[in-house]
Amino acid sequence: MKSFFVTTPIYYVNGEPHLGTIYTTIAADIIARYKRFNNKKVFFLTGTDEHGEKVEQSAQKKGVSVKKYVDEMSSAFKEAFKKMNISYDRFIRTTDEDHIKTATAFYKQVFKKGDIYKGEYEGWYCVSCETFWTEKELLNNTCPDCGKKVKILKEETLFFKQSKYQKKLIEYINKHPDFIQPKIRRNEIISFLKKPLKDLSISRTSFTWGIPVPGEKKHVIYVWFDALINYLTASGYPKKGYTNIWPPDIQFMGKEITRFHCITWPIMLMSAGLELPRKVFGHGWWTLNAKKMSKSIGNVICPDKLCDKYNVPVDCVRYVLFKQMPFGSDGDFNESIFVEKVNNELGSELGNLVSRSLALFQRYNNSVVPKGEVDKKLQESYKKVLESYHKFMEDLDYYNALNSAFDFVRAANKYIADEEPWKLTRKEDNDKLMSVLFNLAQSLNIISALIYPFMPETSGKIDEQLSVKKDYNKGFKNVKPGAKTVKRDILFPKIEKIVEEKPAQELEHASFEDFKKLDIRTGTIIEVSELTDKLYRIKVKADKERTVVSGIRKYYSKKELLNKKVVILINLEPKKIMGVLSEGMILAAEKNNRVVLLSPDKDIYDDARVL
Ligand code: ME8
Repeated sequence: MKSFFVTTPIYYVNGEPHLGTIYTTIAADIIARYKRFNNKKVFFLTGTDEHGEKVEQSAQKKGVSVKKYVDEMSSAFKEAFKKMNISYDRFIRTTDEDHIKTATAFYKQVFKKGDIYKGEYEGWYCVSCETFWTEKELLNNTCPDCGKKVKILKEETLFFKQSKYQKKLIEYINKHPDFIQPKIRRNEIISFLKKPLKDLSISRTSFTWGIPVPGEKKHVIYVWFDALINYLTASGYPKKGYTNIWPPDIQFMGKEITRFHCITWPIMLMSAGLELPRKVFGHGWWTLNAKKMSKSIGNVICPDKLCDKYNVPVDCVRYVLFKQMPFGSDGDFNESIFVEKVNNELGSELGNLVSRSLALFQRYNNSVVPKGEVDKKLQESYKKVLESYHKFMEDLDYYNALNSAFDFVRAANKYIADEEPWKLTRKEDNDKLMSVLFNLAQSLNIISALIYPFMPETSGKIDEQLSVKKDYNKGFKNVKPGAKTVKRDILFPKIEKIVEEKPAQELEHASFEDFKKLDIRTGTIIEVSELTDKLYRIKVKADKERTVVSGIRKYYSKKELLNKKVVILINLEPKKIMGVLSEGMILAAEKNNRVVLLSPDKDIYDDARVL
């Protein structure tokens, strides 16, 4: 049987993953989990795009070899996806052996078809987007997508005959109204295809970090041609059996790369005689103060940091990203909306329902789910919710699917408020009281299944407290009377207040006198031990042996720290942290969730003063 095949773009490794990249990956994770939960075989693909001029330049800027750079950066993506509970089946890298083979084979196939010819490209190029532009397309002489400077390219190249397939592609799009979604993206592509298509330059000769073009020594394959093929590589193509996966059922991406996915990509497949993807979905952008969040601009929010800052589980990010605006549209990320949604929707509605119910089981029936009568009204609401939920999920309308799930959360909360179980304490009310508990147990189990694709961790916590495997198909029958429940910590602790950090550029000037107040010295780390998940207790030899509590556990192993030369602020007011008196601060630099310790760059005695 063919798997349900869902893909994300493969991300450039020129910067750390952020809310934007994680957004698409969670979108794919949601549908993958939903399908699996409904007994579909799923193949979920994500990964990193590692060739091309931009990545080569980024490595050079860092002064490391390109291979080392891409290895490190792709690990950062893997790590971030793990933290966000992304359930991918394959994480592909364009430097993977099998991808290089497939890309080479694919190129040869298209070449054999007569769709590649040699020529010279002369025109504009945006390295940041790895995109060729015509003079007319530029906006004030800059890239119309990212606003960065473009450069003139003039080099020998191989062209791919896109133009030959224009008519066939238009016919295909007209015949398949669901191929490009949402509608606005479909209209953009149709309107773009009204003008004659230009052939696409698919090789570069002015640098070497790419897949060599077979039979053309100086040429490497253009990074986009190379990258799009990753979807085929993952299916196993050209090996037999690749149709167990191929074609993709849904390809997710941001709206800026729909042209590549709705024009170049299908034409590449037509040329190679392969089946086209069934659906391409181009969603909108997360912006920050109306500017697209992007690695190359640097205005990014790291989901992991956001959770750390407010001390909330990652499910909060997974939820809010799909609950702030309909999936498809643009949205400006705003931390106060995040806090409000976590507090009011996750905390007050869902979290509260779970903790109230568990408290009721505990208080009135020794934590055991009793027998009871199904409440007809609640059951009606469940049936309605389930029907609309499935419809929204199939339409990728995540926003309304979540709304449906929460309609049922609200119905269950209302049920408690209406029934007032705390008043059912007379003996003759006992059956009624037990029925309330019974209905709540069934409702929590259904809710756990409904929210699972969006909030897998929370769903797991609910199952654990009910000691049952979630299922929404069995209606009010899945939790068996007699099941023992276990009340755990509340799911979403209330976020008390927003702690706004002042951006660095807004700090006031410090005078030299101010600076002189700081006593900063060199030192050596002589002892390290774990204090909490995030903190180390570190002993530093500086003016004396000082104990310091430092939040760098996430970034350094104990081994890396031991004997390291560091820089330490010693006249900071001592403070007790987790029961340990911290006498100073080891200095570090931080940006985009990367933290490195400052260290003297030549050997120097301990206790040297920093000037
Ligand atoms: O384009 N809002 O990689 P990329 C929403 N390597 N989504 C965002 C976003 C934002 N602010 N920023 C990024 C590439 N994204 C190519 C793709 S595929 C064969 C090659 C998401 O690292 C969104 O999905 O620039 C966007 O399309 C993708 O990250 C771009 O990632």
